[in-house]
Amino acid sequence: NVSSFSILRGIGAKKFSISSNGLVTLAEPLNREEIDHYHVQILAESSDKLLDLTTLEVIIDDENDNVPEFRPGACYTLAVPENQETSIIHTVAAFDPDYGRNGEITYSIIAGNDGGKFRLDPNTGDLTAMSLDRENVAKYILTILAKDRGQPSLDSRCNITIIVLDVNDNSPTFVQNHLTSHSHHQYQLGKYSATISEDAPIDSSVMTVRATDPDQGVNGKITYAIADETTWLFRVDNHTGVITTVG
Ligand SMILES: [Ca+2]
Ligand SMILES: [Ca+2]
Ligand SMILES: [Ca+2]
Ligand SMILES: [Ca+2]
Repeated sequence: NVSSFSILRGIGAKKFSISSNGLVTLAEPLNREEIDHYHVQILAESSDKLLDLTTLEVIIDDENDNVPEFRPGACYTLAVPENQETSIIHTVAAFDPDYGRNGEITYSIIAGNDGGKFRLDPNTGDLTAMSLDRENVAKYILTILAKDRGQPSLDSRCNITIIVLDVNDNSPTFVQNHLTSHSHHQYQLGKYSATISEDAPIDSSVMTVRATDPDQGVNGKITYAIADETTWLFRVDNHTGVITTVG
């Protein structure tokens, strides 16, 4: 003797509809990430105008429909000095609003980890760097994967660039000298020797000494000077390393 059913106004009322025989159907798409359950109030009215109210509780199951998303600032360029002890240099964080395993994220490095210098904690996203050598590798581009545990899983990736900052950790070393027109020379174990005629005119170049330093910028800039008492006979150009006679 029920004559009609109706859904009372309230949260989610538009999401569901009810037929005259009491069948509740879905009227609009659901999104668990917005509202994960509804209390639908259903009013039954009998032919003799008696009313009854019941509540239908609807719990929304999750679908893995969200890709993990990196939080702002998770992936950018880092500058790390060389020769540092192993330490955490950054934390990667991503967000996935799905429920349970669909929203659980694991992190990994899938490219760019040359020499295995970096480690990414799969659960916390902590990025650890071992001691780096700028003279060996000056820049890394790590590709980071954030993956949920859904079936099937969804993932996204981003790049973190790591610039290795120089430390002045190399001394200049002399390299094989170069022939000049007025001299003969030999090179052995860091020692240069040259012979020059006693008649050589003043300002004759005797030889060129050359050193290299693999450090960057001012850390690798070399100036030459003569250190011993023969200074008054020879002169070295600070920049080119060319040694010439003075008197
Ligand atoms: Ca979902
Ligand atoms: Ca997900
Ligand atoms: Ca240096
Ligand atoms: Ca260096």
